[in-house]
Amino acid sequence: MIRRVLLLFSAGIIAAMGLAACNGDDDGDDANGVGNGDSISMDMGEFYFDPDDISGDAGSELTIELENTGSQVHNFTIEEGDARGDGFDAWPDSEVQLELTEGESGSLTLSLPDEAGEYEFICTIPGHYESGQWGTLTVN
Ligand SMILES: [Cu+2]
Repeated sequence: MIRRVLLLFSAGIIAAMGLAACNGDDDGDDANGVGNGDSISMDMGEFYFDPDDISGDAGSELTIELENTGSQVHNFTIEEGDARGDGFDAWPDSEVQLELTEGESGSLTLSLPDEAGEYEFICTIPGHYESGQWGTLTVN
């Protein structure tokens, strides 16, 4: 009888853990990564970011939960000043970068500029940007 009670108790804890995991991942993770001052989940690999088109409100904070699902080192970088790609706005703040080894996860909180614009995020590992590893951050 005692053993049965313990099993039920364990099942309750596991269910609660499952719910908690869902709660941490319920906003900004759909609708093509669109988030406003909240959190976006993003994978990076050879040679992409997924999603590669994200947005947020001017002057707000945007947290990006990154996972390197590839098989080599990658980074998420917004370079200071002029972007490499044509048509992007110059990032007004100092460089932002988070580099992760394969299989590693981490998070990065961006303070979005007060000016609306389209900014470019890239992987600066040699050859990766040229292979298409870049994306667009739209500040509304
Ligand atoms: Cu890369």
